[in-house]
Amino acid sequence: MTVSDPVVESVVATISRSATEIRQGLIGRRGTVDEENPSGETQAEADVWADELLGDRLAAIDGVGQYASEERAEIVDCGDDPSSTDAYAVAVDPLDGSSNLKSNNAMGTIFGVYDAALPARGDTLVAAGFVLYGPITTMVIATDELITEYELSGGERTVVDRDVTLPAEPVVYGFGGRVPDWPDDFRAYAREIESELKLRYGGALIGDVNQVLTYGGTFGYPGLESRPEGKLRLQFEGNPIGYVVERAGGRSSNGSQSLLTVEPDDLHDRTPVHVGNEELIDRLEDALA
Ligand code: AFP
Repeated sequence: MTVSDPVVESVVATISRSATEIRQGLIGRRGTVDEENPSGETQAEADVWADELLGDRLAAIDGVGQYASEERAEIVDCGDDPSSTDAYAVAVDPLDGSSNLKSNNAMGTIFGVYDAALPARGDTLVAAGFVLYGPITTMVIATDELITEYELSGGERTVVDRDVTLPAEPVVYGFGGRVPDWPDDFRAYAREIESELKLRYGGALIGDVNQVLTYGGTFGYPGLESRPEGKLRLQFEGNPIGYVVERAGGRSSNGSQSLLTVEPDDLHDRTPVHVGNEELIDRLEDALA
């Protein structure tokens, strides 16, 4: 099942075809390099390698005006002007959850296709999604016309769920950050949720969000006492995941509003991220009001 916009289809096909290679390329790249990403985090060899691989391929697509990555300080100008009608800006977290590489746990690749120059609001996204490197390599692609899950194998993608929809009854939750670092209002909300749902937290956004998409519930990485803006990046993680979950019938929030309405100041802005069933996110916003 392809995406009707030819540029968006080229982007998602490039990512899905690269996923098999990325998964294979993790072997032998489990160490770290003595460099930091723009967010000040130590980079894994695989972070740098996956970013170079995807950056080269995505920047070469006609109609992609900008390429930006969690691993690069600056935006790559690809020639087409993304503010013009037929060009897009692609923002990628090439390897999300790379600290799970050492422990061989789930990881992902996240992408957002913005119809605006970066940094951009999430409501300028025309497509977003992720690859999940789990027992099976899967990919979720959301556009304004579809939200579909695929299994990836040998560079091809096969539909496994034509219309991904968040289950109405929430079952799982996962909250990031250390409990002593949670603000009191979030901790009170978390205690309620903990008494109602089952804990599922794997330390990689994509694995945890895919549990929520599959079983219903909520994932949150809240603003912390030590870091009120939270850990996750708006352009590369919050917006794409917020877009996917909202397209699946759920809600997203930074604690007070949809992530897709947050005005970015900088390409690497961090934001609190909450996604999941509408009633859970509504309760969160009430708790933090
Ligand atoms: P790494 O890419 O450094 O592993 O961070 C993963 C991540 O950005 C996101 O995927 C997780 O939801 C979150 O950080 C986990 O953060 P904690 O390690 O603080 O739980």
